[in-house]
Formats: sequence, structure tokens, C-alpha cells
Amino acid sequence: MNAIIPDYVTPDAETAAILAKARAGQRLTPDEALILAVAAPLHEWCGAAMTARLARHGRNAYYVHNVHINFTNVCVNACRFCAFFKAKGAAGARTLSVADIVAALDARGDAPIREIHVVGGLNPELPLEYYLDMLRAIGQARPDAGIKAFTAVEVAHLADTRGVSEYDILGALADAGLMMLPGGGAEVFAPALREKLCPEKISGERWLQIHATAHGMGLPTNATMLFGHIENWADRIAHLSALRDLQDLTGGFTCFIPLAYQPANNALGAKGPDGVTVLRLMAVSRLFLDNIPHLKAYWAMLGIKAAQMALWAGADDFDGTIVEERIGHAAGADSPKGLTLPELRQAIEAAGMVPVERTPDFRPLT
Ligand code: V47
Repeated sequence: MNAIIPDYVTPDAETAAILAKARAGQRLTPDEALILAVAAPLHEWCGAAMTARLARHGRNAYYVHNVHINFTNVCVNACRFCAFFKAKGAAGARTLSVADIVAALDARGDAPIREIHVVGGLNPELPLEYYLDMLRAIGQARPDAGIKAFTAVEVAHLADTRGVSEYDILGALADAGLMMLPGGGAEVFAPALREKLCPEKISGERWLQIHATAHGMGLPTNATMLFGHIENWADRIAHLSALRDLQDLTGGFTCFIPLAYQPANNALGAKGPDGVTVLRLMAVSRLFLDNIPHLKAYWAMLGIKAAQMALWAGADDFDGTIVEERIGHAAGADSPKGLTLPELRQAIEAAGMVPVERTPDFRPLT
């Protein structure tokens, strides 16, 4: 039996030495992180991540009163893992007008929303002016909220269709009210995997370069990694390593979000991560990404129960109310589509953490 199932309970000498380094808060090399991620006993590994989390954030678990708006599901990229996109004219294809978006926000009444999270497909029929009008209209409708909008993939699409630089696009979006970029579109950076997962999408290099440009302009951004499909631990560590290297240069990433792959209704057909992989990845993210302040347990993709456990493996953020999550749910996520503020706080408290409301860029409100 031991020949098949590795002994995850007693670390060997090499693993024990790297664990001691992690516990002492020393920077791990990619090779060391890989060894720990696959070989360290889970309780030791999560314990080290928990120590790092407590040192940075105590028992705080941040959350945000937010709304997700997906303004179009029409997309020319056809990523194999995505169940959200539709081809132009296909059944279920939908694009919101700016007036629709304002109406959806008005429908929330006087709820004190702090974050509007806006992402959509690459719909070639939407000009840059639509994006700028949308930002201005959201800003007018919700002056107290910050707008976190448009992935690097959308920024590249706008730059390419408009024939201008990404710097120009980001500048125009910022002038119209953009506060920060969300972390989507990173998937897994390894080119060979991208070829299988999302061959039409921008490269990992371009994704990183757009975030670097945003950071240089003073726009903070988040970062994601889609995990639990066809990637392995070496791919995951290489992805984290690219993020850490950029963060050493710019300091512009606010939060890292491991996105648990949801397997239904798409062309990829892989399985999705198990619970132990979720905990191992959370722990390695907290310990390896020593320069990115926040780590999100994104309940919409993880499910509430795994997200609560992730708070004990290094995560310090629980995202927000969301109201209607569409991307994960199109692919079969069995979490709720949204949570009320009391439900969100209760989930955090039941996990033994202290809920702290925050802004999109993680300024605490309570
Ligand atoms: O980029 C697509 C992913 C992302 C699937 O920055 C899938 O605060 C799982 O980036 N299974 C969009 N994931 C979501 C995202 C995000 C969410 C919440 C907060 C923030 C933030 C960012 O969703 C896409 C893609 O990587 N995705 N299909 C799927 N089947």
C-alpha cells in the first residue's frame, strides 16, 4: 500500500528542511515550493500557511458588498473550459445596453454597494465608447462604489480592434472611472497548456505585460489561476512564479485568486479539483506569494464549505455578495449564485474568522 500511496504524514529530511524554511517566513524557491506542494504532510503545510496568514492578517477575513455584471456573453475566443460564452446570434447570446446595466444597479435600491465587478466576452460589435459610457454611467449611479472591470484579455481586445496601445486603452478607461482590473484571463500561463485550453486567447506573457502597464499607471490589479483541469503542480508553481517575479518589480497586485475549474457544459471535459488539492494550492499560494498581500477563497467556484476551509490554509478574503454569478454557474458550480451580507458574515464567523468589510482595493471599512 505504501508503494502506491505516498507517506504524507512523516516528511523526509529534505521536505522537513524546506518546511522549516517556510515556517520561518523565508522565501521559497520554485523547486522548494514544488517539493512541499506535492510531498509535505497536509497538516504541516496548512499550518505553515496559517502561521503566515495570521502574521499578516490575524483572524480577519475580508469581504465586499459587491455586484457582478456580465455585460455580454458573446465572445470570439471560444475557450475550451468556458461554458459562459456564446457565438454571435446563437441561442442565449445576450448583450446589455448601458441603460440595462444602470437599471440592474437601480434595482438594488439603496443597498450600500462598494464594488461593481464588470467583465464580459470579446464582442467585436461593442466599441470603446460603449465601455467608457458604461464606466461613466456606473460611476454616476453608484458614486460610493469602486469599479473593478475588464480583464487584460478585454483590454488587449480593445487595443487591437481600436489600433491603439494598451496604455492608451487603460488611460481612457481610468479617466472614465475604472478603479482597478480584475484578475481574470490568466488561466495557466504555460504556452503548451494554453494551446489546448484557450488557443485564441492572448498569451500569458501579454497578460503579464498588460498588468505591468496598469501597475505602472497606478492602477492596482488582481491575478487568477484556473486550476484542477489538465495542469500539474509544475505548471501551477511556474504560474505563481511568474506572478511573484512581476510583483517584485511593480508591487501592483492586490489579491491572488485560485479559480477552481467547474467541469460541466464545456468542451474540455476534465474533472475539477478535489478538496486536498484546494487546500494544498491555497497553502502554497500563501507561502510562495510572499509579496501579494491577499489570497481569495472564492466561494462561488470553491463552494462555501471548501472556501471556509481555505481560510485555514492561508486565504484571508471571501469575496462578496456577487448577487448573480454566471461564469462558474454556466459550468455547473453548485454554490449559491449570490449571498446576502448576513449569510456572508455568518459563513466567515462559522469558520472561526472575523468578518471585515472592505473596498475593492482592500481598504477595511469596519
Ligand atoms: O477568466 C471560465 C474563469 C474567470 C470557468 O479579480 C472558469 O476579484 C472555473 O476572473 N470553471 C473570470 N472558472 C472570473 C474571475 C474573477 C472572479 C471573481 C473575482 C475576481 C477578481 C476575478 O473565470 C475567467 C476564467 O479563468 N472561468 N470558465 C470554469 N469552467
